[in-house]
Amino acid sequence: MTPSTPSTPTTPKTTGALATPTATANSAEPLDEAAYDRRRLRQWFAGEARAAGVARRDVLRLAGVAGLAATVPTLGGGLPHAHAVTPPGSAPGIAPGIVKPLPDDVFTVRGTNAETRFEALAATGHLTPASHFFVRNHTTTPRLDADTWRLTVWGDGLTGGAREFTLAELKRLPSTSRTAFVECAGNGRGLFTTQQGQQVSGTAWTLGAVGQAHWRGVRLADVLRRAGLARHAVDVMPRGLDDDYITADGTRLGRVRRPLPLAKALDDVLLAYEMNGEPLPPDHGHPVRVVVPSWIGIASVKWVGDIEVSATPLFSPWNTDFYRLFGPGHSPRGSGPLTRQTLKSAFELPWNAHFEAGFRHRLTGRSWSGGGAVDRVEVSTDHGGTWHRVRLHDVPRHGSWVRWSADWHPRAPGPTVLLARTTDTTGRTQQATTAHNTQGYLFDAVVRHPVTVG
Ligand SMILES: Nc1nc2c(c(=O)[nH]1)N[C@H]1C(S)=C(S)[C@@H](COP(=O)(O)O)O[C@H]1N2
Ligand SMILES: [Mo]
Repeated sequence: MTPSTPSTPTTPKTTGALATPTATANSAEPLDEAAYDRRRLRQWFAGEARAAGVARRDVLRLAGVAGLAATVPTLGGGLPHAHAVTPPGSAPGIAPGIVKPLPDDVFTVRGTNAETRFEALAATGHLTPASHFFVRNHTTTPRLDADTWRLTVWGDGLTGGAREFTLAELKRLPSTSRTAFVECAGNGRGLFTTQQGQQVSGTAWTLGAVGQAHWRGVRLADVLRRAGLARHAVDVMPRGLDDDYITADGTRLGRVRRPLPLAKALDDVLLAYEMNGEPLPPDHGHPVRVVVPSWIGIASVKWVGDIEVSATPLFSPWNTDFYRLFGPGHSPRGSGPLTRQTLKSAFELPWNAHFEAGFRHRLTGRSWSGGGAVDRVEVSTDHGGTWHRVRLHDVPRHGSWVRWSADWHPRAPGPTVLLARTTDTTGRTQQATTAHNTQGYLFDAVVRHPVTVG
């Protein structure tokens, strides 16, 4: 069958200037996003790529990204692009469109989203219960019936026609499970402003747009193979069943969807139907969501309804306008599409927590990285003068956070800051600042957590 709302295939007109590739790409490195991107764009302009719902604006953006702008004078200049903007005026504790309760002591509501308070995680274990898991909704949580839900896998990257799967069929396939965090690319965005004095667009999260769960489901690879994956497939694009996303300036971008290179799709990606041993709750993708370990949250499409499998590269606003780095400190052409998450540490404390002077206190927190397992965590209580390794309470694993604790015996009363930093197994360490990008993605600097001793 054909999916009810397929993207309209359009083939961009090819001109001599645009068809001339200026970049070379190594097709043997599908996970090198810059090379991937250049190759995709070349294919596009050669008429080989399908513009899956991509606006002209996005084509312009891509032209800039691949370094083709200079060859096409009409493409120069500042290109407008949409921003995810937090709708103003939501009442505390009420996020329009989120189904689960959002108690004030657990969540901070930010527009259509709910951020977990890190201090509330102190009461949780290695896994984040659904009751405490942050929610990032572009629109509203749809209420889907698991019995009538279908997953349609379709596209010219299949050997045959489209293939439908019921939930019961997915559950009959070999199941697999893993613990993984899901973290929004914008987690920590507010710190660009409060700590670095910089303007960024988007939801001003502090550090709580992250949660970790044990996900059970089927490997996306198994489903793709059963659907008849063709040898020439290059991209897959899962799409959610939630409403079309409309930007603040009124542009209708369609349903949330983001292409995934086939190499990642066949690696460790899950189609999850359980979270922490229970059916997925409505807000987290019921009945089935994609889980892309270590990658930015947008890759983990919730309420997945169809997956396009394409023989030609795919684009959506979520890998062109959004989820790239733009602005000072970055190439004027923007970065390639963001993939892995960066690394962070957070104390399980409220902002401006109060500590009694002259007593020993137990500080707890968590650290994680999309690049590798956590190697070590250090804490400084003297503004970075000295750093002390802390005790880890979990075995560090790739794609997973670790809890840690340290004792602190403050003597001098007054305001101060607590610092924590992690180093992952790739050798990366959190630094004092993060290079600015206009949409405030991938904040990973050491956070100066304000507290008072009194
Ligand atoms: N269909 C759909 N999938 C989606 C989103 C969405 O709005 N719609 N938000 C994405 C983003 S930006 C993030 S960070 C994660 C958040 O997952 P959670 O709400 O389960 O915490 O879901 C991703 N998947
Ligand atoms: Mo996100």
